[in-house]
Amino acid sequence: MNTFRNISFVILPVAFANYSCGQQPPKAPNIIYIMTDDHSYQTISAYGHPLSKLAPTPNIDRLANEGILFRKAFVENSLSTPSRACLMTGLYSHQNGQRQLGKGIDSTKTFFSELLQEAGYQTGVVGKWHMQCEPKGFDYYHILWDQGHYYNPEFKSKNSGGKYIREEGYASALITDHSIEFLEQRDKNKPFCLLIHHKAPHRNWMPEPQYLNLYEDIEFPKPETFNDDYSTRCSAAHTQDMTVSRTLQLNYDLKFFEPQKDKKKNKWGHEFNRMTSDQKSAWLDAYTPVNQDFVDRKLEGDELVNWKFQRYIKDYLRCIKSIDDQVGRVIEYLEKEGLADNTIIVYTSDQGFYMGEHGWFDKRFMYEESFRTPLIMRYPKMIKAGTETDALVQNIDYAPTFLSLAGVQKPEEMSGTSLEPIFKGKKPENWRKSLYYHYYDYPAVHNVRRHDGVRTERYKLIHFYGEGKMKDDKDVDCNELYDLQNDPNELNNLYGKPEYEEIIADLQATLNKYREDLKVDEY
Ligand code: SGN
Ligand code: CA
Repeated sequence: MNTFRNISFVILPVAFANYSCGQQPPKAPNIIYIMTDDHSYQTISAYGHPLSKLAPTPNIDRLANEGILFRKAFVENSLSTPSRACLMTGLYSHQNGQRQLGKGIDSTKTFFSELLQEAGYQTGVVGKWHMQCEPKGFDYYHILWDQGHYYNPEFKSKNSGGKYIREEGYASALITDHSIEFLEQRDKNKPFCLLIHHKAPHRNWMPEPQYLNLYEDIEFPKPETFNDDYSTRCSAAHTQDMTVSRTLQLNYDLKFFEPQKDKKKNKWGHEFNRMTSDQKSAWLDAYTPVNQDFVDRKLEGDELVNWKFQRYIKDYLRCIKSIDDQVGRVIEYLEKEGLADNTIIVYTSDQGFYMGEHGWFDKRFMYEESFRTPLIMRYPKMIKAGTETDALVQNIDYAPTFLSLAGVQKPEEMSGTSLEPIFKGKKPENWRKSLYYHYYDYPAVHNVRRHDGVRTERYKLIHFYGEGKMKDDKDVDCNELYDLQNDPNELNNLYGKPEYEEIIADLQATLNKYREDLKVDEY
């Protein structure tokens, strides 16, 4: 194996110093992987969406301006724990065992962190771990309990005796504090790989005290598809439970709270009662007048739905503002320590998110907004500033990429492919022409039916399947086809139209091949 271990630690700094343009880049760069939870590409200004123009993200944009922006990055199963398992193993969900939110990773699978550790890296993970196994292959960890809390969250670390201990402060800032702590304490003779896994901007979108009023006077635009009536779709879009208008809870999600009534046991009360008295006062000062105005206006119909949308988007974007600040802190630290040039910084999210598209929040569906994720990388030694790519990439590719950067051979069984050949912005001739997706978390919250599918540069074929197991759900076996070039909003299901017969047959053959090659056991 061509590992970092083969190179003497003593001569490494000299090797780096001698590297100049035109030569092979040095192996063993440091790796900082920042993954937020539910961050949509629509809310990163580098991607240019109208929402983000009103709430810019200068620090994340800086990574894109100085590195590469992936325009077609996707997940394999749009949900937290499956996505984290893909990251760690480079395997599809049915291969690594983590198909559903609460159903289990096969922890005998190799995690890339173990391989990096073996190759001489110092490894750390901070923030949301969320998988049903202990962190594996890490010298340092400081992880949140389950989904974690925004305010005064509990963390477990190597020296906390297996206990989760509450810390005062806001999750995004605390996660960065501990990330910097790892960087400070590390063995400076070794390269490092640090995973910074934020809790924000996960539901229920609780902003940091200084941003509680941010964007209050802005009216954010609703997406074109907000009133999608699903008329051309299978039943899955009709039976989901993730709409801004009906699913969002006034109290827990939209912070229409009444401290006297919100007992510890209700969901919002539980979050509010975790706060210190200063934090509570900041919340009361910020939200009481706006909530009173809401009561006075007695909104109904579309106006009420718009109020919900505005409150949802504003709280979400306020959480993003803190994330952007924290990304800035990490960049600043690396620069101050002289580490910025030999560190690859990756910014992504565990999946995308609906910002009202199709009337929704949450994720899970194979439609673009949740299937697609932001992905940005900065590594001046290999990536020219301002590079963009539209190559189809997926979260199973991260582990192989990190291994390849570290000069470690990718294990045979890993399904993903290193993204290194894309760093120059040009797609290699033999780059993949399609992606496989599979969502399994049903029956479950938000009631999204199981489906798998394939996406090419231009088309998307989705197959919804399975027994109906919630409320009045019926059994499903139904297909959808979208032409992403003519219908980027995926409103017009073309499946079954005679003029698409050949295209459907081609896509079906591609999908069948994935199922067969990957030994998919249900669809
Ligand atoms: C929680 C959320 C859901 C969300 C899942 C999965 N409800 O159950 O809205 O879909 O997490 O999210 S909440 O009331 O607890 O906020 S994931 O990002 O972890 O996959
Ligand atoms: Ca998530």
